[in-house]
Amino acid sequence: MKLVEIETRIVQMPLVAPFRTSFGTETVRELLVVRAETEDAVGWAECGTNEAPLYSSEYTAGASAVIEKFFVPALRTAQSEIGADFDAHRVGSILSPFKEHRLAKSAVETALLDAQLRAQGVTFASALGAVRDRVRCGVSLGIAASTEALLDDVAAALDAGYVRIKLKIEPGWDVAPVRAVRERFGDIDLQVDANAAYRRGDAGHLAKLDAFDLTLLEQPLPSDDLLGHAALAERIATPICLDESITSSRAAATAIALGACSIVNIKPGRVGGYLEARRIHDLCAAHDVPVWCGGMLETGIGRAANVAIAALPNFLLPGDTSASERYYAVDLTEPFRLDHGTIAVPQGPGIGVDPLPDVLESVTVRRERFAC
Ligand code: OSB
Ligand code: MG
Repeated sequence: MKLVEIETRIVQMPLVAPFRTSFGTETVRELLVVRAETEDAVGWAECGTNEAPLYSSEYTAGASAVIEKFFVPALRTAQSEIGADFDAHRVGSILSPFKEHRLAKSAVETALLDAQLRAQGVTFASALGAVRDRVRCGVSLGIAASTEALLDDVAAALDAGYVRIKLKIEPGWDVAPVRAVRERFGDIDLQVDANAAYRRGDAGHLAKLDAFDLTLLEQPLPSDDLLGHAALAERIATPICLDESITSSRAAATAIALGACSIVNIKPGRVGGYLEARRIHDLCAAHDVPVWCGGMLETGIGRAANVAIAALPNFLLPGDTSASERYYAVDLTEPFRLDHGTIAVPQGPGIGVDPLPDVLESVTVRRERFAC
């Protein structure tokens, strides 16, 4: 392929409702949209960073800077050396000298992969190895102002047809809301996500969640505490799933070997892209560890690619791949809709969706273009 230009945009998308987790409250989703123009096609991707480095060390302005200062020049140099053999599958190794910055790397690789697949007329789903044309969807519900408000949120999500409910928890908002939801809604598929808000000493408290037959407890401890998770897994019956800890297939292999998790949340951005995400999928499948697709409040651009990877065979649990209307009154693409608890995998080439130009323009707060 011949890469001609990379464009980055910082966009600010108002959320339909504030989303509160143990690490903060978001009311406006600030993220980066990357556009890769090649001689044959244009590709799009979304960078899952937030305005502040609260979920991980990355943040939107930082992602924008690392792309401009390091990634674009490296791609330019590589392309001039490699020539016609330059393609999206080389992006990972071209950017590998730069440490971390996985969300930013993922956005760049994905935009190039999208352009390449569009030029080839191949869908993202089939390129990754999808085996389904619809995926089952759960919903991630933020920490609510009161138990009553949470019960209303759960009722609305079940009414909409979501097949699994995830509750965000933190110290002080855990056993009681989980008990209230279980008592009110009975035998629903229910799981919780702590976003690393607990410490090893909380094991006795977390064991109280065992009474509620949760599908999983997601990332209770800090991301670098794999041994803590392994010890916790010995003490509690609820299966542990890791999110923040799984930054690569190597990290996944280590976590599985240590017994730190029995389920993995795959967020392609968090691991540096869809190609690495697929490697983690394959590794987990080989160890009989089921995976599911996490989310970062994506717009339609990121959601399209997430729904595609969620159609791979070892994505055995419903993902945080909710419908557009759960996040945005107006999405960047045609909205993704829930139908009987599922979302359709896009069928067009590449990610299969395009940003709506007027909407994209109206939410863009900064735009930069880099010739390659
Ligand atoms: O930990 O899974 C998480 C959103 C932002 C950052 C981290 C997480 C989340 C979610 C929401 O849980 C998932 C979604 O609906 O996109
Ligand atoms: Mg999580």
